[in-house]
Amino acid sequence: MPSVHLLDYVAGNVRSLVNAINKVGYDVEWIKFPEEVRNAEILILPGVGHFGHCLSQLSSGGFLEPIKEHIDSGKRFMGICVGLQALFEGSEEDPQIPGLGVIPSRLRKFDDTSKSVPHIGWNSAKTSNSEGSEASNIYGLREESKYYYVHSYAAPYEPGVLEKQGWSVATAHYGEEKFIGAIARGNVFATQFHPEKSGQAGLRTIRAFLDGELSQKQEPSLPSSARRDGLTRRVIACLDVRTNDQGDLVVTKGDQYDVREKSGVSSGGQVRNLGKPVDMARKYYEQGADEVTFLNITSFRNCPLQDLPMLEILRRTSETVFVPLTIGGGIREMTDTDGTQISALDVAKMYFQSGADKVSIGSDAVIAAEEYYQNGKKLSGKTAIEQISKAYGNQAVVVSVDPKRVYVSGPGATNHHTIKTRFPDANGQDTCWYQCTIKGGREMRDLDVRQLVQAVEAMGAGEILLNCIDKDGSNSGFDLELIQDVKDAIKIPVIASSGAGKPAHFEEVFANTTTDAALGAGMFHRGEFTVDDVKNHLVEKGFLVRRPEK
Ligand code: 1PR
Repeated sequence: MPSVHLLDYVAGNVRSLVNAINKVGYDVEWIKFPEEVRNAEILILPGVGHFGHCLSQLSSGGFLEPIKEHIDSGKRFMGICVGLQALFEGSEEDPQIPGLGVIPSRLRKFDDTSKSVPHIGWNSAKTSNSEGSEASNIYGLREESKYYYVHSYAAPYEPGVLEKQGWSVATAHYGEEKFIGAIARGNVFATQFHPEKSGQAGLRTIRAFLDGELSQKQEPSLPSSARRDGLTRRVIACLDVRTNDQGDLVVTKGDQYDVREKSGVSSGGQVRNLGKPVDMARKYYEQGADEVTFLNITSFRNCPLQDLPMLEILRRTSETVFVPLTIGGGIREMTDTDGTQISALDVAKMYFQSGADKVSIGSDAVIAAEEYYQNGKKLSGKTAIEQISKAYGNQAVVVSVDPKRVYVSGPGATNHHTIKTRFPDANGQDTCWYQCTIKGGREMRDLDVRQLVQAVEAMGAGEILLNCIDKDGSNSGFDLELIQDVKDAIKIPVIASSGAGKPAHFEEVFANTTTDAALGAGMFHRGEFTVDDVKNHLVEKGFLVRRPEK
């Protein structure tokens, strides 16, 4: 197999990129020292985290000059995400740190006044000269395809400016802002999106670049109705994983977080076994899931090294599933069985190295938020959220929220933020607040959801996975009141979760709230509906979604 050189300079999930490169028929060789850059014929610069962190790492490692020499010599170079950003002159993210300066422009933060930031999800990469005319694509990019983006800073697109200097540019819209999604000239190609996480569309682009096929004949694989611009509605499949009574790691699913079969009137039977995690993740990927989330739901009982089966699940899943993978459960500081202290950052690192793109933090986030308020809203810099987001970027940190409704006689009856609900309790009380819980809903805390999400946003979380214990497994639809209340309180994206029982529930949550994504579990696991059924329904109702490509 021909080989490709990857720069090993920064933390992050490069396993998926390696898997994607292998999948299209190339071997990967790692470059650990600057002098090895000259061995590369094709050099790929993956990038995660902050612009400044990436450029400083490259600079202190002595890589900047060798990379420039590689590019100047005419050998092929590809930058991904922050790897694209590194080619620019600089970024508003770290204004004092210079980029490689190959592209004469700078990156700006997205405007978050009317939309969530980071920009997370599936969006277009349309070649600028293809609008209204015969499409000439760049390395297999297709007009109707969608690609997975995750970033807060982008290069604004100014029509014609870079094209005059010989660049071919593919663009995307986020709200009113048009930015560069991919760019190519001569031996250089870079994508703001992650091709290794963009399903078949992304694999096609990696293959075209590695095979050196700049321009390919377009054979649209999707109908023209799929060619709308902009960010799609994300549909996520979630797998709650735990060991069953026989000791096997299985996908399970509870009702209000109780995962045992009901025996008679009470629960307490066997742990429900709905299938094998790796096989099910692949099935949902093939059905068109935009992301797959694994939650290790009994993690609080274990130490990280006993979690090794979850690492193995991720490794195996990332070989066949080319969409983002999130792992939750047990992401916190741990003491191992031999007494060794393992930081939350190191636990997260193990998961990133095994193929996770994001880690999801539950219980630990609640404790950190409580401390944040006790310290007068001062950031300590020591929480798992702060440390992981600093090293891997905000987009890599999801906070999973497990709230329960608490009814009160009126807003004055509690110190917590309340809402007026359309669903009063048996006593007719129509005011409630959402109480945070930890340890899978087993322990209630004196913290409301609004306090939690605002605290973790301040700490650097990039996204909220918003469950609702009252709705979990109920098949009665999402808790729309909770979801909109959380959306109104923060700027980072929200994933609505708990209660999905049919495709119309996804339509309901996208039509009635401003949620960024919606997640389903039981309805998919029980085989009642597929992810594709949900997307067909959403398309029928006029929503833009990503369709899986062959
Ligand atoms: O606290 O950081 O170790 O993380 C533990 C993680 O495990 C948290 O994300 C928590 O939500 C999850 N968890 C813990 N116990 C359970 C349980 O079910 N007993 N599952 C649990 C949470 C909620 C969703 C579920 C949706 C959709 N599961 O992931 O998939 O509610 O379900 P539905 O569509 O079938 O209604 P830490």
